[in-house]
Parts: sequence; C-alpha cells; structure tokens
Amino acid sequence: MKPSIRALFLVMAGLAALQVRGDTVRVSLRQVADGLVQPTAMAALPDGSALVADQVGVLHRMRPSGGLDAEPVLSLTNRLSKLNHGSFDERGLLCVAIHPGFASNRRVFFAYTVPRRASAPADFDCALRISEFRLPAAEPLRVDPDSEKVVLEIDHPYFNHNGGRLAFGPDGFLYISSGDGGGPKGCDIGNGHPPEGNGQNLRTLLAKILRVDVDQPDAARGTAYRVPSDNPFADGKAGLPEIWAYGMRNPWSLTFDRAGDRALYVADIGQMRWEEINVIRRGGNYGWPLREGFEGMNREQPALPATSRSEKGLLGEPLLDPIAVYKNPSAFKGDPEALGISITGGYVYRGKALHGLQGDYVFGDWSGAQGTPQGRLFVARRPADGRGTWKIDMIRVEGPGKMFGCVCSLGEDNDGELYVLSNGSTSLRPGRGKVWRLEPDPAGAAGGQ
Ligand SMILES: [Ca+2]
Repeated sequence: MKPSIRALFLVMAGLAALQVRGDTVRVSLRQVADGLVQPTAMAALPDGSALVADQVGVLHRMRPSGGLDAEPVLSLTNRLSKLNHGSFDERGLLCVAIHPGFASNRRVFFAYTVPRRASAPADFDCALRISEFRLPAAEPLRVDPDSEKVVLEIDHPYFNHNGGRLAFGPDGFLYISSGDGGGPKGCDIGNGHPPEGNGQNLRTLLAKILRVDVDQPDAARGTAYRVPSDNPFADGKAGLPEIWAYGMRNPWSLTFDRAGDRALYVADIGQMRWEEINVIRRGGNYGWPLREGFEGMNREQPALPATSRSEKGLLGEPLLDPIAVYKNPSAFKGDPEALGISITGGYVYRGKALHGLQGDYVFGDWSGAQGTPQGRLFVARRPADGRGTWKIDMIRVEGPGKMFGCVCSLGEDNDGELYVLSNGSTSLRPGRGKVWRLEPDPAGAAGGQ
C-alpha cells in the first residue's frame, strides 16, 4: 500500500471509529460515597455538601470532597411502613428536596412511605407521606424526627409503584410524583384501582404529578399547603386541585431543566413493553393505563401490543406522547433495542465535565436484565429541530466503576455535574449502596469529542 493511500485509509478508519463513538458516550464513575443500602435521592446544599437519602429511612450528609458524615442527619426508620429488608421493596424513604429558600430558611422536604392510615381501607398497604423538616443552621447537622411537619399523605393499596419524587419548580412550587397504587396484576388493576385506572381518575392523587405551594397553609381547606390558582383543576370541579398532570404509572424521577426552557422531565416506568421519558405540561394526560409508550395498552395481556390505541381521555382531552421510549426485554426478549427493565430518570445535563452531553437528558435503567445488578446509563438526544422523538444513545462506563450495580437514582450538584446512586444488589442489603460522580473517561475522549 502506498503511504498516501495508507494514510487516507487510516483517516477513513478513524472517521468510522468516531461515528461509533458518537453513538456510545464513554464516562468513568468515581466513587464518592459508600456504606449505603439503596440510595434513592441526592440534594445538593449551598456549601457543596449534599443530602443523600437511603431507602431504609436514613438521611446522610455527603461532604464536598466525598464520604458521608459518621452520624446520619436524620433517621426515619421507626416511622417507615414495613420494609422487606434483604429482599426487593419499593417502599421507604424515596426522595429529599431542599426548598428554593433553603440558604436562609433551612427547609427540607421528604417523600417516604408510612404504615396504612386508620382512615384507609383495611386491605391497603401503606401511605405516601410528604413532609418537612428544618436543618439546623449550625453543626452538628442533626434533625429531631419530632420536628416533622406533614404536608400531605396519599393512601396506597399495594407496596409498589409509589412514585414519591419531589422537586421545586422555577415557580417556587413543590412538584410531587405519585404512582398508580401498584398490585400483583400491574396494569393499574386491583384493590384501590377504579375501572378506568387511577391514572385516568381525577378524584385520586394516585398516578399523578401534583403541584402545591408549601409556603402558605390553607386554613379553609385545612391543608398545610395552598393550591396555586393556576393549577388546571384549581376550582376542584373536574378534578382534585392538587393535580398538575396525570396518566402516570410509576414516575421515578421528576426534574426541571436548570437552564433552557426549565421544562419538567418525568420518567415513567412501564409495565412490560415500553419505558418512557415525558416532558410534563400543565394539565397534560400522559395516557396510563390507556397507553404505554406510543402504543395502546393491553391491560389483560400486557406483554402483547394492544389492537387499538385510545386517542382521548375521559374529558375528551388528547393523550400526550412521551419524548422518548425504549423497549423492555420482559416483552421484547432478545431484542437488541430492549435496553432495560425499569427506567431511572435523570437530568438534562448542564455541567461542564462531560463533553457531548450538554443539553441532553442523561438517565439510567435499574438493570439490563431481571434479577441482576446490571444498571445502565443512557442519554436521550434532543432533536435538532426541537420536534419529534429524542434518540437514545448508550453511555458506556469504563474503568473501576464499570460494575456499579443497579441504578437507583441520579443526582445533580450545584455545578450541574451528575451522580449515579447505585445498589450493588437487587435487594435491600447493607453496604451495597454507593454514590458515584460521572467523569470523563480518562482513557478516551468522553462524549465522542
Ligand atoms: Ca405515558
């Protein structure tokens, strides 16, 4: 081969490799905390430390340089509903979020499951509680569990599909995700599920995105919060006033883009066929249990596609499509496009460390296969023209963090850098939970640059 032709060949081979790399972002994971069980949420504090919630009911502080304080900030273990220690569970401490005015008011909000309330049907399992604590302004950073202020509680028929994600919007209001109530049959069917499903029933707070103002109690309604006057059902006539959007199954992440249009992104875990990412609009009906992904929902045989697709909800409103979906191997066995079994939503990346991810939605999946801790990371690419569905690329983890386990949650720090909260087991087992920081892959150009 002549040198010039050989050089051309190498250039072309290099271009081909670049194209492949463009589809597969490479990152490394640097461990910043361990000793947890199943970390469910991280909330950055103004001083660069972060609160890390462990599902077993313990809140930790992670130092700016990494590592957890020796003593936890708060323990809610005595207040939680029953938890299947050593096994799989979706109950427990599910989220922590700090108030937008935290720097001066030290207000912190939690979502966790508590035992069935006396007022709930006898066969219900638990309730999702949203409550508030205040962090002390000085060390030690310890919170008295008895200083709790309950914001609201939602009765829950089964142990699973609790949603329970929290975030404050750019409007200063608290957004809350709730699941459909769960149950062994799935499909929004069973005790505590009306025929149309909780997703389509506007008289329950289950299977919704809620929006409340936690800065003002409402004495007339006897609530610890006020309903913003521009909530879609604020007058309570067509639906409960707290509802902001509905038709959700088990929304496991609720995050606002910290830049751009500040849109609200919610990942909704699917039944057997499709995992989805949604951009949530005021009053939007996201289809569950009439739809999964872009398809109609076959509630009798959820592994099979439906023969028809509903176009409207009970009010005649359109059902809104997700921005991105991927297949679940539970229904699409052996399909290379079946990327994972349970979406763990994340963030629109606005940090600086990872090139090639800026402005796109970074997220994960619990595991690529049932019963194994093989979590995966992905990025959903914003369409260039802002329309149509987002394309999903794999994020490949290189280096020592490669076998990080299940993706329980993602976290974001004050600079917009991202973290993976993992469990090295598929069960609640001591010491398997860790927090990792996403960093460029030192061996190569992260982000396909
Ligand atoms: Ca949907």
